[in-house]
Amino acid sequence: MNRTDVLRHIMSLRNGDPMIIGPGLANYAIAEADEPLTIYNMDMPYATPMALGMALGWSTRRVISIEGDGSLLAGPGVLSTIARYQPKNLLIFVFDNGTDIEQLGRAAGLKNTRTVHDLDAAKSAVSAAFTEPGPWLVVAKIDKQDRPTERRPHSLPMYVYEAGLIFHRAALQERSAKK
Ligand SMILES: Cc1ncc(C[n+]2csc(CCOP(=O)(O)OP(=O)(O)O)c2C)c(N)n1
Repeated sequence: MNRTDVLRHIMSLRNGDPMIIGPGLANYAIAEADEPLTIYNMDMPYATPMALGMALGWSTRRVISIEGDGSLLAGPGVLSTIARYQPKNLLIFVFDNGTDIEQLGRAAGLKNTRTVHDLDAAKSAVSAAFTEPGPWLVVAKIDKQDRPTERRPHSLPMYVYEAGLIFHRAALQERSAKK
């Protein structure tokens, strides 16, 4: 299984949900279907901590964190905080090519966790995360099929700082429209 196929499934269900992406390769596939409520290239290990804060502060919205095993392992303490506050609207998807991240989540006290090894299992776990209350931790064991063969230039098709401002504007607009 490769990360691009799983990401396509996540993006097909996303429907504008706020999303924060860690610094790994997932950014490129997500940028191809850019949506306003996306924060790209968050430094490790802050994608999930920021998504947690956002999920707690914006409970009417499903909030998605996209992580690599490297970036989640840089700050695994956040899993305990998630287990403590239990935000039902938080979904964490981890692309793992090394560590047993699900065990880390279970040890922290998370209940809705899955590790998936093929695309069918990934699609069903992702779909469950989008329909059943969270917090969710879905770990996809991935191979290197979709890794670029050449080192690509380190840039996304948008300016990451500008994408942060677009997120801020879109979030404020949505919240003031509801008042
Ligand atoms: C604080 C910090 N240190 C170092 C980096 C540089 N960096 C960017 S991506 C990355 C590896 C991330 O690994 P992983 O989360 O497993 O993602 P993958 O390489 O599988 O896409 C590193 C170390 C960073 N973004 N932030």
